[in-house]
Amino acid sequence: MSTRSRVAAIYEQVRMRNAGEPEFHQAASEVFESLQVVLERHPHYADAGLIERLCEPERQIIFRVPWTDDSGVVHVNRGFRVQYNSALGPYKGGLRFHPTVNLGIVKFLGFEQIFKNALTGLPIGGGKGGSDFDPKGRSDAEVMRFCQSFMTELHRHVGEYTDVPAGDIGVGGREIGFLFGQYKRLTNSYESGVLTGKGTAWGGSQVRREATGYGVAYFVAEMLEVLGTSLPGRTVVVSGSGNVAIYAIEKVHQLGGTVTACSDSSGYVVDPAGIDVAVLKEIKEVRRARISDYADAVRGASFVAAGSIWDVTCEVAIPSATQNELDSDAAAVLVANGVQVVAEGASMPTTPSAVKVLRDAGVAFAPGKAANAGGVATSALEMQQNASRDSWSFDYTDERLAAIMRGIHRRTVTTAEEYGRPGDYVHGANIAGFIKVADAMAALGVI
Ligand code: NDP
Ligand code: 2IT
Repeated sequence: MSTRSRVAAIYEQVRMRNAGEPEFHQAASEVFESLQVVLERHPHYADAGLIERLCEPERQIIFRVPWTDDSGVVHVNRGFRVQYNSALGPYKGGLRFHPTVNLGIVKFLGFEQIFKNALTGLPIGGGKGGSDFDPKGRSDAEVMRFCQSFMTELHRHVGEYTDVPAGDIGVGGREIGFLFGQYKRLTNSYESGVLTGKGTAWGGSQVRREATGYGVAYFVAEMLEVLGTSLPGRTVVVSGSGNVAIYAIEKVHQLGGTVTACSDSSGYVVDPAGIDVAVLKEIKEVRRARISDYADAVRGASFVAAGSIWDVTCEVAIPSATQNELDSDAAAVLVANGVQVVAEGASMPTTPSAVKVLRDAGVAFAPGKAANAGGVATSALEMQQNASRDSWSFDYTDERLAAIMRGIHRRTVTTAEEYGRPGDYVHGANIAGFIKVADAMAALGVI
């Protein structure tokens, strides 16, 4: 059987046995496209069912999460934790609380996480979890009761050496606090290393909150350098206005670029003078309000309820909201408006056909597993600090983050060149991540 048909046969088997999970198929197929060239050079990676094992999570946990709202009504949500691959270290990856969460979504995220975590060069395996719970409009007390119920089941499956969750969409410092409090209570032990994204007063790391967004901005700066240019004077659009988006905007501004638009699920705001990050934080982090409030608060800014944020002209686009938010029509508009760099702050925000449009137009495109790895990398730094009962300064941690992002960029670029696809960050990231995990899996035997 040729390498091409061997790869195609394994992918078909993966697709069939995971029926009805389109996001997982999408994430897997992107990696499989890169495997072809690896297997042609190193056929041994297909031995011992390695690829089939890589596609099958080591463990998938699904559980009931009952909780009572403020008016006494009982709700039942579904909790998930997919422990995907522990060849490089304990399972590591976020928890997502959003009504769209299902097993296929958690599996796509967990699968991506394996390669992302490998690319950081740090000792972390891949996993992901979450729930179809919708925190929007819920009181702090309701969110607390939900988190306590969620952890009441999850606690038996996680631990410093086993599985270390963190945040993702809908899970930030508030939720990590409630989850950690319940874990501590149930286990009667102050096991800081069981969760990352903790508050800095109780075992958290400096820069973890900022890390994903800062990391994307550092990565974009590296990409622009390859193109012979830099951030000062560049116009940037960042979708979303959550954890990743806010700190991507903050760091782009610190590095001299101007972010003129950001969004949430209700629409987008345009501020030609550059998004005022202090105002954005007050609306999103303090009041948990809607993005339209920004246009009410800032003179010269406007809110657009219908339409696409990608209509806003920019040289750099950083999609940082959710999966498949940037489609081929949006990519064509970005290209027509002169975009030079697209870097994914979110997980898989760019559809495969949009990636093709960007690639064909010669736009530098960085997949999330490389560009947004700064968050999980800083989580691994938090684990290091917890293990040594230490806490590092903001500047030192930020320097470590910047160095890690430069390393991921270099590894991605050189691997793409080595495998005959210079400038292709998707192949570079997939191949570099795959080889690291595959070598470890091969060494550990058939398990
Ligand atoms: P947050 O919950 O802080 O923010 C999410 C943002 O995206 C909000 O502005 C939200 O708008 C918007 N959004 C979410 N879902 C949708 C949707 N279905 N349609 C339109 N807009 C949506 O999440 P994060 O910033 O943490 O995560 C954003 C992305 O970044 C995710 O893809 C996540 O996997 C990825 N990521 C996160 C990391 C982290 O450390 N947090 C690390 C690496 C990647 P609204 O409030 O209206 O829903
Ligand atoms: O997608 C991601 O990398 C995250 N949500 C962060 C995971 C983590 O463990 O910090």
